[in-house]
Amino acid sequence: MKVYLVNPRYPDTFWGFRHVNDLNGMQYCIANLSVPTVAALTPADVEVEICDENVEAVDFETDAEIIGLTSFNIQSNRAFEIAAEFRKRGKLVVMGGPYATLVPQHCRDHVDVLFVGEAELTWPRFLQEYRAGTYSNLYEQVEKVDIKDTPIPRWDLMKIDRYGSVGVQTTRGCPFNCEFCDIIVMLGRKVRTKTVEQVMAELRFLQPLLERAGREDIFFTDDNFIGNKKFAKELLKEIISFNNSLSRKIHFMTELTITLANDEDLLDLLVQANFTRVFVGIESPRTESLNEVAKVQNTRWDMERSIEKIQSHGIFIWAGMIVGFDHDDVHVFREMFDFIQKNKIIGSITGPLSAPINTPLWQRLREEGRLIDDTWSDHGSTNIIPKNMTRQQLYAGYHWIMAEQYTYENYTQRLLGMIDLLPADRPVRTRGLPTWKQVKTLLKTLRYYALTTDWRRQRMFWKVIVACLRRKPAYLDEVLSHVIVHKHMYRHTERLTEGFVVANPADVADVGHTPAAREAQHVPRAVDRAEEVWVRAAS
Ligand code: B12
Repeated sequence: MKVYLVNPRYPDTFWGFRHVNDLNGMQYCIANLSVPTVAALTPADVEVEICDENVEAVDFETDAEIIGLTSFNIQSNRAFEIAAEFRKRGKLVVMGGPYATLVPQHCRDHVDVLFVGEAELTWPRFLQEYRAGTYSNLYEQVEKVDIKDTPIPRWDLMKIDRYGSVGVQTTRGCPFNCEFCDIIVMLGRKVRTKTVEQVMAELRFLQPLLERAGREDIFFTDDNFIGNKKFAKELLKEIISFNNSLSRKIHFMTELTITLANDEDLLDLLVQANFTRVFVGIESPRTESLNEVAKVQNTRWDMERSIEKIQSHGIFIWAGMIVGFDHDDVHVFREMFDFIQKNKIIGSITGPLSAPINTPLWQRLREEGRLIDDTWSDHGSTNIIPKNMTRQQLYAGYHWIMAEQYTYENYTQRLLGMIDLLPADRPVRTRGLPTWKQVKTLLKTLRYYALTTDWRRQRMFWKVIVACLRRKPAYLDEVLSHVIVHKHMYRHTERLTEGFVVANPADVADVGHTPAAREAQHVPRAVDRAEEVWVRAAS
């Protein structure tokens, strides 16, 4: 018996980082963790093959009898295309993952068997019932599983050398209760952890694969890596001695809450373990907007001081920022931009507030008749009707911020500010010569940034690199990789906002005041953007 597990192609997104593939030789930024996890849950006597369409083509001639699809919301269209093609060829197509779990009604008709929730128990049961010919078309895991039983993901079945980093999960769930978050809908507020030994076994299995691939980055895909601080500290101590035993140090990134800043011990452990970047859900500079959506963990302490505390330990902050809360008006866009600049938030995805299905926010806005579409699925768009601005103003403001954030000048300013904040020295560093892959990346980066007639691009490169070499040479690799990644954000934002940006945020107030625009408030989302462009042209 053979199973073919497929991670469909992601469309071009901010988080896809596709515009740097030509500089660092990767084909995709991160190795998806869902498919190697399901592969590991498959009994040893069942043959498993993994295909990640982001780094290789789907083999529609496969001799597997079961095709297993995983999917985030933005992959769903492609997943359904692949499902249709395989069903035409008589294959049994099954689907699981975040989208099947959060919006099963959208996936039902596209596949033969649907997996809702975690699959640690349902997948092996399905395979057993498949063999017995008694399988059903829906497997739903209601109780949260104990991930201490989750086996080491089958990264050996993936083409690790084609990725920039690899995802590893140590916990599931988040203790906080943000109104717009569907993580707690999917995985709950009780943080479940693996054992420290379990995670270390995963890292010991993965590290040689990374080394052979000439890669050094691991992304802990936890929703909140410090959701259970006691566990995080015990794990970090083991990671520190593991990393110290390696000649080529692993760089770690993860997602966590701003509450990190209040725990000096935890901060030091992260630094000693070589965590160089964290993604933090900062969301908004406005306390009243944060309180509105119960993001209380962001309002208890001085946010700006917390951000600086983390940065001054040598950890770069990337953030999730949201515009369009009920306490936001058209002045929030300038405010948000100034906040991002002032606090040197290097990379942030600033998106319009959206209400994922079944979240408390979704419930509330539905009761208030302020939902355009209740099964939002397209990043960069929103399914809500904001309170103190029009949808057109929200889109125009969102595009203005994204464009403004990633100009060469504004990005340079943030990076130079971060270089000033970095500690003079760095406890963990890979000594010795760079790998051939790193040399190639450096040469391509030099060609892109130094051998160009675009003097603004050149100026950003030299200003930042010279400042780093002069003031904080120990962080050159981290600073250089932030220069490299700017190419993606610049190109992505250019595309995102093409023909769609207001000159300055104050103009946002004018957008969308025509009757047509007001009417556009209630048109189905797909037309939305075209309508806006038309509105602007008309006004
Ligand atoms: C790590 C992560 C990222 C990383 C890496 C993504 C990647 N390529 O893998 C980054 C930061 C790049 C990212 C980006 C995005 N992400 Co993200 N991400 C996550 C996160 C935090 C963890 C995912 C993970 O590693 N899970 C670990 C695996 C093991 O868990 P799992 O997938 O749930 O798998 C289990 C079951 O679902 C099941 N299963 C899974 N697949 C299959 C398949 C079969 C056949 C079967 C039987 C079972 C099965 O079995 C597994 C074991 O129980 C999740 C939140 C979460 N906790 O799920 C959000 C999440 C998946 N992301 C989400 C989104 C929206 C995005 C973006 C679109 C955001 C954006 N604004 O651009 C982008 C899109 C990706 C892109 N390339 O651009 C949403 C998806 C929501 C939805 N309705 O689908 C989530 C749920 C977050 C959220 N708040 O809603 N993301």
